[in-house]
Amino acid sequence: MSQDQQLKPKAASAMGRRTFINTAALAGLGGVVACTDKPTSAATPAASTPAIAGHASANATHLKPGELDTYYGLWSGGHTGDMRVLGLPSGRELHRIPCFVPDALVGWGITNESKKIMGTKADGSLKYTVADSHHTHASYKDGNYDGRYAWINDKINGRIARIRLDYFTCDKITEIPNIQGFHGIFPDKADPVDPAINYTTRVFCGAEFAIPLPNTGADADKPEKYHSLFTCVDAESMEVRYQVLIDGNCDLTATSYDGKLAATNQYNTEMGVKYEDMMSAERDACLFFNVARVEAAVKAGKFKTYGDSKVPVVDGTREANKDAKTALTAYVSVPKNPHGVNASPDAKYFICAGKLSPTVTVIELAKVLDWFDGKLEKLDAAVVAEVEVGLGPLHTAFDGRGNAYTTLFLDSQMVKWNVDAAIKFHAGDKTAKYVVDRLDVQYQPGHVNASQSETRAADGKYMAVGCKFSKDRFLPVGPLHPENEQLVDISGDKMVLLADHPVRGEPHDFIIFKRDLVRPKQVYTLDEFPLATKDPKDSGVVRSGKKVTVRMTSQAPAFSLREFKLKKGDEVTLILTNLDKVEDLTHGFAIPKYNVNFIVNPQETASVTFIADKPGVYWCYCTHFCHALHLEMRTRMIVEA
Ligand code: CUK
Ligand code: CUA
Ligand code: CA
Repeated sequence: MSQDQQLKPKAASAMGRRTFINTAALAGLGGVVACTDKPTSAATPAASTPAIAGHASANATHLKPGELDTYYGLWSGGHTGDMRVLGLPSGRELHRIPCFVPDALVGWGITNESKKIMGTKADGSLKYTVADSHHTHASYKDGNYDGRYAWINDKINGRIARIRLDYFTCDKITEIPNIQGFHGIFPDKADPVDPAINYTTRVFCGAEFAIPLPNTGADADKPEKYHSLFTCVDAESMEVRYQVLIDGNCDLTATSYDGKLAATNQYNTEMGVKYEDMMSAERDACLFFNVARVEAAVKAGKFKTYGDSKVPVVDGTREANKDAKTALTAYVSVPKNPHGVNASPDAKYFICAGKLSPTVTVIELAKVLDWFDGKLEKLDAAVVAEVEVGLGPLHTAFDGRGNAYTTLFLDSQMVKWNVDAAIKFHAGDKTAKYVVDRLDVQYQPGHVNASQSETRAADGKYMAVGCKFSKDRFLPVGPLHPENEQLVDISGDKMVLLADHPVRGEPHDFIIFKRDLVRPKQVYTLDEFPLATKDPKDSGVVRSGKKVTVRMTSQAPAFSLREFKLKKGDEVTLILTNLDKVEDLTHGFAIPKYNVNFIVNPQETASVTFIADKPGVYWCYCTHFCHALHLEMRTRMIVEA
């Protein structure tokens, strides 16, 4: 299917589509629906679709009431700057974790605690309120997810957020200095020198846009002063450990299972300022970092700093790294404007998708390390396959059985290909058939991921395809369509499309992992909050000049204070502790006309600060349904003139 065909309205399928909505909605979107572009196929009722031997149940996506999903999915929320939590295979959205952008449900960006994480200006207002999150990844141990943390990026303002996977909340956000267009992230999977550290301690971050360093406005017309940096953030402290100055740009990021290598694909090695310039060269690069050497250079003090930033920056440019035996970086040549770099679960290869080249490039990590050790003369020899797969390859997922699945943006297709066969073909065995299967998806897929894909425990069950358009897949809702995320069964030789899910734009990346890898807690402990009011008797109003502290507790169906009095002009900090201990017994706290609303989960404490500038009586009320007397759960805030 060509891009042109894809973009044409499909009038002929109107009937089929209607049937599809009716039957599929009833049948829970089970069966082989619409895996070709033919309306007849789309209309096939799931009940008449024979089960496919060896496949996960074709009805797997339709869970009976009360049945739980077997996988979690963590989805980047795109412009909403949150992380979305899905249950799979059902595709049900379970939760949204606000990070970069205020969120009205929990009071993210309203409470002092969340504002401190998000970052504020001198006047106490939020530093940023927009975001563009693309990538989400989780922490590793022994090559598998360990359920501690997940991370998500904000491309606009160069921020990385960490999610605690025990409470499914964001606990830290770091703004990376000296960069713009922060795109790829990937946690490391081990330490490069200490084998005892077989878990994530670093997160590598690629910056897409080159900017003058320092960016003071002085060198705007001097492209030679523009640079892009690769950044290492400490997984625990979330502080920036160091940066590497590079030639070209960074895009996406991958890390090796032994911790020795990190890499980023580069689409603008030309350092073009206009898009024509960015695609003028036939080849770009996949840039490798020798992590141990980079860190040794930082330790040895071989770094500079830029502007106000104290972060050490080591030199990873081509010119400074010609000698393999001391090089910090290695620029492996790959075809035109690659997109995406992914690590295979057998720990052997990084795969770059071609985007403007119809190829995928397989780079053998052992050979890159040989080059750094002076044992491989030509770095190009680390490329063990560069094979055609289709038009517009972007991202790649894996099944743990030696197969890779690459999105073909222009072909609107998933291609399943065998990595070993591709290597044989590239080596000259033209009988090696590396393309195993193709599946049309709807429409223009970007990201793809499979269950446990980029772990040693890749299980080859489900694959989610993030389609950039939904066209006619859902009821129209005005000019902006939802996007279409499709779930595909990859347990057999053939890919089988299982379901469509509408998603609010504009998400990008996601990961899918087994549900028992996380152990969520459902009740906080009071001790986690220094401000907690542990006994309702300690509630009350404490005044120190114009500064007033109001302490209160909540226990369904009452707040510990029936009323509290303030004076006009007071700077009020209201601290609310929820003393209820039962999971899901969450209370809300809203103050009319004061633009305050937030929640406190069981045993949680949160606070807000505001100026009592409007005299009057204000009924502060509980906004989260908690009790038969939920509507009665109120307190009076009296502001005296
Ligand atoms: S990029 Cu979005 S489809 Cu930001 Cu991961 Cu490739
Ligand atoms: Cu407390 Cu509703
Ligand atoms: Ca290019």
